Amino acid sequence: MKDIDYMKLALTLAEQTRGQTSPNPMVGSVVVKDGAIVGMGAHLKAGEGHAEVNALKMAGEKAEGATIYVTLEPCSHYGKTPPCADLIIEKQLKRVVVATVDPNPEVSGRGIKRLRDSGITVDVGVCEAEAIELNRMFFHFIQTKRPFVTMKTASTLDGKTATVTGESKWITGEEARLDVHRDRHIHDAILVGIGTVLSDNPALTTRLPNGGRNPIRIILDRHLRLPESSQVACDQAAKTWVFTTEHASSEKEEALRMLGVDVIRLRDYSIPSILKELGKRRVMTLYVEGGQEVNGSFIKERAVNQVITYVAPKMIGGKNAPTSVGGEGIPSINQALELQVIDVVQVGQDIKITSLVKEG
Ligand code: AOF
Ligand code: ZN
Repeated sequence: MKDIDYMKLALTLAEQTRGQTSPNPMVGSVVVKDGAIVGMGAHLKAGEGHAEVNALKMAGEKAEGATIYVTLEPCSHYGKTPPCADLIIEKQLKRVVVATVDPNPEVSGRGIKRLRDSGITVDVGVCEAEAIELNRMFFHFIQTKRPFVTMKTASTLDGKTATVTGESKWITGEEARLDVHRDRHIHDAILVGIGTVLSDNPALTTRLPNGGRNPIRIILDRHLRLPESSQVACDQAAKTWVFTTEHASSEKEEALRMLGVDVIRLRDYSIPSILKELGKRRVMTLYVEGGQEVNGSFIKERAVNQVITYVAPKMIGGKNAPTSVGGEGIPSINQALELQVIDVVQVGQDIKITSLVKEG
């Protein structure tokens, strides 16, 4: 096997941990000695051992003189765990193959430098594009201190999210709805507007055949209208954070707090300051499940990194039937939010389009 094959194996190990390492990246590692794999590992959870630590534990004595493949530069800092670069030096590996540099300002090249300074051969850039793509969300978070925002919409082929009478249930099929739950599972937080809570009373939990992780439920609620009887306020299934303004009622705040809801008052109630606060609270990935108004505000602020669109092969028409994005709208095509489609798949009868928002 060649370098590229071992690195692909390390990337596969990392990929399997999607959704469970936040706010840390997904990282995989393989240790090879005399053409045999002697250790493999992935970083499973923030606060626990890094990929190299797990792979080297498996390799034991065989690590000496071996080559280690890592999908991200070995760290050089004391975070929740000690530096991996030091462990690699201590275990006397001969060569380190790295897919890409760690953009974390605490690392960013220092891990590689430390290894090279101690006489270890370090090769950087094997499967680099795949490694960057794998951790796109972590890279965004560590560089901007804001969550990576994915906006999800579901509409008919003629672009409608509900009928003229407001019926919006079951636009997409069962498979697409299951797919949404898979995406909820891998996100730290899910966000909706108070309008969605008042009209649908959603649980916003992850319901997959084998369980699943519930994202933090975030409600944008300027006037603190969230009913104490709503599922997100009282079912205790997951954390609920409500963003509101300084003017909201203190009694209502107290009542919601008694139910375990976290009420966050912002002096500057805006999408950018909400994202800043979420970044501070270590939310790395945010899944925006809309409401027309909320989607409109995110588009207006250009605060979206990725869009996932489900399109159902149905037509309902109606001049006044809603579409996914409300608000004032962008007046001119040359100011449109430009997207690049990166994936198109059919999910049951529906089509899932994943697009990245072009930078700049
Ligand atoms: C690695 N291997 O498997 C991971 C790395 O708080 P800590 O100690 O877990 O450090 C977290 C930072 O370490 C994280 O932000 C990222 O820069 C790096 N993650 N590094 O060498 C790994 N998960
Ligand atoms: Zn490390």
